Amino acid sequence: DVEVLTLGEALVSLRSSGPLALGGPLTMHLAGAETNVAIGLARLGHRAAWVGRVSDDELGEFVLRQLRAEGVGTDGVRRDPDRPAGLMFLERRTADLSRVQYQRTGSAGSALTCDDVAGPLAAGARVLHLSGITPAVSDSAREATVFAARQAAAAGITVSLDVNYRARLWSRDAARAVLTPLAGYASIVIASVDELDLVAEPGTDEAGVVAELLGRGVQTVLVKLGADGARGYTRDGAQHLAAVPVTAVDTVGAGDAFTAGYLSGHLDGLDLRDRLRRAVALGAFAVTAHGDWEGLPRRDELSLLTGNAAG
Ligand code: CKP
Ligand code: MG
Repeated sequence: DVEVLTLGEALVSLRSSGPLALGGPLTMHLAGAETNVAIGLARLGHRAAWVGRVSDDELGEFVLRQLRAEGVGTDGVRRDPDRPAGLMFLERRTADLSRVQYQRTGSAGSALTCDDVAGPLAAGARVLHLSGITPAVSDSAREATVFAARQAAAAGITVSLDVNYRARLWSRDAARAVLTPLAGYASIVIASVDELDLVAEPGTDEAGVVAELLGRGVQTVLVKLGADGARGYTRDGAQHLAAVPVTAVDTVGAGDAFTAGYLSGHLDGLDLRDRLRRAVALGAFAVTAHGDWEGLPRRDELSLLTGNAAG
């Protein structure tokens, strides 16, 4: 049986090592916030499954093979015969600046429906992980996300939500109008500092957002601070954990790694401090390696960067 079920759009990411406008070789990778989380969990030995639509061509085949190779459950995945794979281009514009561009409008992944997710949800899971990217990609994907959150909450499945705001997909106001109600189904809400007011009234400060979410029934609020680590809040109080000091080479995927680490700690029954410890450890693995998920640790590698068995 599945421990963590997640749903969303998997992308084919094409990376260039220099400015995209100059052309040159591109390398092909799997990307997508929710598949990143599922892979992070599977590497640590958890049973993780991903639901989504993939194109019925070689690119869809690539996505499925990557997920299977990483041990992520794909039984609920549907092949869409009519729509292409969503693409993401990632260019290294300067030594420290990467830029992302999508071609995902009308993609197979964005055609996700409530019907696609109903079966896998009914089969059950301990945790349903959602991100704020999926409701931004189409009306039907938004409906599927809200449906999944509602069904899971009603069935007693722990719902986790990573705000994951993408300015290229929707405005802050549009995001807030969807994500604030969505957070009401969640037990775990994860956001970076600048995303906090997308799950509350605009302009609310961190303490205000946290109080509002905890008052609405959210159990744990996680605020990601990048190189400054993270804060975790529950009704019992707050904890701050510093980041692992490392040299960052590629920050894309760091948030998803953090989420995978946190959820792993949750599944293992760790306390908040140790869950945060594992979350920042996975974040460190993600930023010190190229690729959105390629550098994530297996369980026996958790202590590589920290010397600490929790991560
Ligand atoms: O917030 P993160 O940097 O962890 O998310 C990265 C992922 O899904 C990346 O894999 C990309 O495909 C995306 O976020 C996206 O749609 O932007
Ligand atoms: Mg993120």
